[in-house]
Amino acid sequence: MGNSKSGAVSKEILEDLKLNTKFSETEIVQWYENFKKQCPNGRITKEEFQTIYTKFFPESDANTYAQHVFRSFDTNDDGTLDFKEYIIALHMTSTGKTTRKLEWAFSLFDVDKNGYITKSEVSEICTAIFKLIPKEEMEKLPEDENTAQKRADKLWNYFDKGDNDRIAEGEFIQGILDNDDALRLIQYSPLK
Ligand SMILES: [Ca+2]
Ligand SMILES: [Ca+2]
Repeated sequence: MGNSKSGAVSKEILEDLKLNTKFSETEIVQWYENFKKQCPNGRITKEEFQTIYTKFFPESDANTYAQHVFRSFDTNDDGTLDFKEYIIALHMTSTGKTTRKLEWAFSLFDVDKNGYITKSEVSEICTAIFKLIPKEEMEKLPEDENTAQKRADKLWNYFDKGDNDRIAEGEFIQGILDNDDALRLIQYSPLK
Protein backbone atom coordinates (compact mmCIF):
# COMPACT_ATOMS: atom_id res chain seq x y z
CA MET A 1 0.00 0.00 0.00
CA GLY A 2 2.29 2.76 -1.25
CA ASN A 3 1.04 5.73 0.69
CA SER A 4 4.37 6.56 2.28
CA LYS A 5 6.09 7.80 -0.86
CA SER A 6 4.68 11.32 -0.77
CA GLY A 7 2.54 13.55 1.41
CA ALA A 8 -0.64 12.86 -0.55
CA VAL A 9 -3.27 10.27 0.15
CA SER A 10 -2.91 7.37 -2.26
CA LYS A 11 -5.39 7.10 -5.11
CA GLU A 12 -6.30 3.60 -4.05
CA ILE A 13 -7.26 4.67 -0.54
CA LEU A 14 -9.04 7.76 -1.82
CA GLU A 15 -11.22 5.74 -4.19
CA ASP A 16 -11.94 3.18 -1.54
CA LEU A 17 -12.97 5.81 0.99
CA LYS A 18 -15.16 7.65 -1.51
CA LEU A 19 -16.92 4.39 -2.18
CA ASN A 20 -17.32 3.31 1.43
CA THR A 21 -18.09 6.58 3.17
CA LYS A 22 -20.12 9.66 2.36
CA PHE A 23 -17.12 11.92 2.63
CA SER A 24 -16.14 14.02 -0.38
CA GLU A 25 -12.70 13.98 -1.94
CA THR A 26 -12.03 17.47 -0.57
CA GLU A 27 -12.90 16.36 2.95
CA ILE A 28 -10.77 13.24 2.74
CA VAL A 29 -7.77 15.14 1.38
CA GLN A 30 -8.11 17.79 4.07
CA TRP A 31 -8.36 15.21 6.85
CA TYR A 32 -5.39 13.41 5.47
CA GLU A 33 -3.34 16.59 5.72
CA ASN A 34 -4.42 17.02 9.35
CA PHE A 35 -3.80 13.38 10.05
CA LYS A 36 -0.27 13.64 8.63
CA LYS A 37 0.39 16.68 10.78
CA GLN A 38 -0.72 14.90 13.94
CA CYS A 39 0.83 11.58 13.00
CA PRO A 40 3.79 12.20 10.71
CA ASN A 41 4.45 8.47 10.44
CA GLY A 42 0.88 7.88 9.27
CA ARG A 43 -0.13 5.65 12.17
CA ILE A 44 -1.91 6.14 15.48
CA THR A 45 -0.79 3.92 18.33
CA LYS A 46 -3.13 2.68 21.01
CA GLU A 47 -1.63 5.12 23.53
CA GLU A 48 -2.08 8.09 21.17
CA PHE A 49 -5.63 7.02 20.48
CA GLN A 50 -6.39 6.75 24.19
CA THR A 51 -5.00 10.23 24.79
CA ILE A 52 -7.20 11.70 22.04
CA TYR A 53 -10.27 9.69 23.02
CA THR A 54 -10.24 10.32 26.74
CA LYS A 55 -10.26 14.09 26.14
CA PHE A 56 -13.89 13.71 25.10
CA PHE A 57 -14.76 12.35 28.54
CA PRO A 58 -13.14 14.73 30.99
CA GLU A 59 -15.44 13.74 33.84
CA SER A 60 -15.08 10.00 33.67
CA ASP A 61 -12.62 7.21 33.00
CA ALA A 62 -12.66 6.42 29.28
CA ASN A 63 -9.40 4.45 29.16
CA THR A 64 -10.84 0.95 29.09
CA TYR A 65 -13.53 1.88 26.61
CA ALA A 66 -10.98 3.62 24.39
CA GLN A 67 -8.91 0.42 24.30
CA HIS A 68 -11.93 -1.56 23.12
CA VAL A 69 -12.79 1.06 20.52
CA PHE A 70 -9.21 1.00 19.30
CA ARG A 71 -9.32 -2.78 18.96
CA SER A 72 -12.56 -2.62 16.97
CA PHE A 73 -11.11 0.01 14.61
CA ASP A 74 -7.82 -1.81 14.10
CA THR A 75 -9.32 -4.09 11.50
CA ASN A 76 -6.02 -5.56 10.28
CA ASP A 77 -4.92 -6.22 13.85
CA ASP A 78 -1.46 -4.68 13.60
CA GLY A 79 -1.70 -2.57 16.76
CA THR A 80 -1.94 0.79 14.99
CA LEU A 81 -4.62 2.73 13.12
CA ASP A 82 -3.71 3.84 9.63
CA PHE A 83 -5.52 6.61 7.80
CA LYS A 84 -8.09 4.32 6.25
CA GLU A 85 -8.99 2.66 9.54
CA TYR A 86 -9.13 6.06 11.16
CA ILE A 87 -11.49 7.57 8.56
CA ILE A 88 -13.76 4.53 8.45
CA ALA A 89 -13.95 4.74 12.23
CA LEU A 90 -14.81 8.40 12.05
CA HIS A 91 -17.48 7.60 9.49
CA MET A 92 -19.04 4.84 11.56
CA THR A 93 -19.28 6.87 14.70
CA SER A 94 -20.59 10.04 13.05
CA THR A 95 -22.59 9.67 9.87
CA GLY A 96 -22.76 5.92 9.43
CA LYS A 97 -26.00 4.10 8.68
CA THR A 98 -27.62 2.21 11.52
CA THR A 99 -26.69 -1.25 10.29
CA ARG A 100 -23.11 -0.15 9.71
CA LYS A 101 -22.98 1.20 13.24
CA LEU A 102 -24.40 -2.04 14.56
CA GLU A 103 -21.82 -4.04 12.66
CA TRP A 104 -19.26 -1.90 14.37
CA ALA A 105 -20.97 -2.37 17.75
CA PHE A 106 -20.79 -6.11 17.18
CA SER A 107 -17.05 -5.92 16.63
CA LEU A 108 -16.75 -3.79 19.75
CA PHE A 109 -18.49 -6.45 21.84
CA ASP A 110 -16.70 -9.36 20.17
CA VAL A 111 -13.64 -8.87 22.32
CA ASP A 112 -11.73 -11.96 21.16
CA LYS A 113 -12.76 -11.45 17.51
CA ASN A 114 -14.08 -15.00 17.08
CA GLY A 115 -17.34 -13.94 15.41
CA TYR A 116 -19.60 -14.49 18.44
CA ILE A 117 -20.51 -12.53 21.52
CA THR A 118 -20.62 -14.29 24.87
CA LYS A 119 -22.16 -13.10 28.09
CA SER A 120 -18.75 -12.43 29.58
CA GLU A 121 -17.88 -10.21 26.60
CA VAL A 122 -21.12 -8.29 27.16
CA SER A 123 -20.10 -7.85 30.80
CA GLU A 124 -16.64 -6.68 29.83
CA ILE A 125 -17.93 -3.99 27.46
CA CYS A 126 -20.70 -2.94 29.84
CA THR A 127 -18.04 -2.46 32.52
CA ALA A 128 -16.08 -0.22 30.14
CA ILE A 129 -19.23 1.71 29.13
CA PHE A 130 -20.13 2.11 32.77
CA LYS A 131 -16.85 3.88 33.47
CA LEU A 132 -17.83 6.52 30.89
CA ILE A 133 -20.81 7.62 32.96
CA PRO A 134 -20.05 10.61 35.16
CA LYS A 135 -20.87 10.32 38.82
CA GLU A 136 -23.89 12.65 38.89
CA GLU A 137 -25.49 10.74 36.04
CA MET A 138 -24.75 7.43 37.67
CA GLU A 139 -26.89 8.38 40.64
CA LYS A 140 -29.91 8.91 38.41
CA LEU A 141 -29.77 5.52 36.69
CA PRO A 142 -32.77 3.21 37.02
CA GLU A 143 -32.51 0.52 39.67
CA ASP A 144 -32.15 -2.32 37.15
CA GLU A 145 -29.17 -0.79 35.37
CA ASN A 146 -27.24 1.04 38.06
CA THR A 147 -24.26 -1.32 38.06
CA ALA A 148 -22.23 -2.63 35.15
CA GLN A 149 -23.41 -6.17 35.86
CA LYS A 150 -27.08 -5.19 35.95
CA ARG A 151 -26.66 -3.35 32.68
CA ALA A 152 -24.99 -6.41 31.16
CA ASP A 153 -27.72 -8.76 32.44
CA LYS A 154 -30.46 -6.51 31.15
CA LEU A 155 -28.84 -6.24 27.74
CA TRP A 156 -28.16 -9.98 27.55
CA ASN A 157 -31.80 -10.77 28.32
CA TYR A 158 -32.96 -8.97 25.19
CA PHE A 159 -31.31 -11.69 23.12
CA ASP A 160 -33.24 -14.53 24.67
CA LYS A 161 -30.13 -16.63 25.27
CA GLY A 162 -28.89 -18.86 28.07
CA ASP A 163 -25.86 -17.79 30.07
CA ASN A 164 -23.58 -20.14 28.15
CA ASP A 165 -24.97 -19.39 24.69
CA ARG A 166 -23.38 -17.02 22.23
CA ILE A 167 -24.76 -14.43 19.84
CA ALA A 168 -23.86 -14.33 16.13
CA GLU A 169 -23.61 -11.02 14.29
CA GLY A 170 -27.00 -11.28 12.56
CA GLU A 171 -28.76 -12.11 15.82
CA PHE A 172 -27.02 -9.25 17.55
CA ILE A 173 -28.02 -6.71 14.90
CA GLN A 174 -31.59 -7.97 14.73
CA GLY A 175 -31.90 -7.99 18.51
CA ILE A 176 -30.78 -4.37 18.72
CA LEU A 177 -33.01 -3.28 15.84
CA ASP A 178 -35.99 -4.88 17.61
CA ASN A 179 -35.35 -3.13 20.94
CA ASP A 180 -34.76 0.57 21.41
CA ASP A 181 -33.79 -0.15 24.97
CA ALA A 182 -31.06 -2.55 23.85
CA LEU A 183 -29.81 0.09 21.41
CA ARG A 184 -29.54 2.52 24.29
CA LEU A 185 -27.70 0.01 26.48
CA ILE A 186 -24.97 -0.86 24.00
CA GLN A 187 -23.68 2.69 24.04
CA TYR A 188 -23.24 5.71 26.20
CA SER A 189 -24.39 9.08 24.93
CA PRO A 190 -23.59 11.93 27.25
CA LEU A 191 -26.62 13.91 28.39
CA LYS A 192 -27.04 17.53 27.15
CA1 LIG B 1 -4.29 -1.36 11.84
CA1 LIG C 1 -16.19 -13.40 20.95
